Amino acid sequence: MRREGRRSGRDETPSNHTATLLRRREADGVTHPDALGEYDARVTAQGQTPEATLYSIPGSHPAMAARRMLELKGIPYKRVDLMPVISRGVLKAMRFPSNTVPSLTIGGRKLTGSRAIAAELDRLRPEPPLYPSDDDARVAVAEAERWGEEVLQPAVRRLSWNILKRDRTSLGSYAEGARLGVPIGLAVKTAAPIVAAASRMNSADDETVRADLAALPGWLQRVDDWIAEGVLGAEPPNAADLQIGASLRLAMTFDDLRPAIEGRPAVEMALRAIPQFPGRAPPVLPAAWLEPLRQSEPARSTR
Ligand SMILES: N[C@@H](CCC(=O)N[C@@H](CS)C(=O)NCC(=O)O)C(=O)O
Repeated sequence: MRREGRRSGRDETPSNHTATLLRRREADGVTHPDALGEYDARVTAQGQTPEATLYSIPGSHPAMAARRMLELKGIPYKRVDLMPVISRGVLKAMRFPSNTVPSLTIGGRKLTGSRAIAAELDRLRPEPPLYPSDDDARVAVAEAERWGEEVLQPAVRRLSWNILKRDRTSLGSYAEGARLGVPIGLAVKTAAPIVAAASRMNSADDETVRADLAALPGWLQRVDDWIAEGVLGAEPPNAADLQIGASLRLAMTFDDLRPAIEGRPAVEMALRAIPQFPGRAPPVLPAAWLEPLRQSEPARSTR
């Protein structure tokens, strides 16, 4: 089930290729004020009436995965940006199945959850498929997607809140292009209680995050292995590429992590699956916590 032709730029080494892709993304507008709005702008520029409304939080990786799903399916949608924590009350009042983002209204239905959204979008608009038609391949993609949602996604969320709790100056960069109903600067200035509450709600305590960082090299290897097996990394991206790719793209916005993870097949997959992901956080984590990542570097350079 390995699919060919996944990697472009064949004469480039993986790490050069990643660096080129990263530079291109940056040149393309990661730092541009409208970068975040690109997926949404492309559909609205076509003058299409939104068929769906996506509820998101700035920097939310599963919400970014859902945005990419809608874009790949060519479904015009409107995006509503919510403040973290406050989002819970809004979504509850709107009677979504749960109070997290992404939540989506489409075809008269209310959906919550990146996996539920992927499955429903494939049902409503089968092309391009988010899941392979071959039974074995579909099971493998669904398993990778489930792992991406249950293991990698919450770990990267914990990391992000732990990092933001240490230094809130980068908060605004994640809200690039978002319309929160209040000026971004004001939202950032008043964010301390929200960051504290979100850290608590997501168990982003030091001990858990340190354990997540120790597990990260093994998780990255797992993603690289799935790519080698052809479960991940084909074009167009499948539901698992989007799920896992969105988490890796958020992880790559952390200066603490990016040098240790870039150059891997996993990162190249993430850049293709999620071409843009706004935000950048300066290094703030204790060096000792990052040691497991550094130790894993020589092993991957032999791949
Ligand atoms: N696992 C869920 C995501 C659930 C989740 O925790 N989403 C976060 C944003 S990444 C959220 O809604 N948080 C609410 C809050 O911060 O108050 C999915 O894949 O849809």
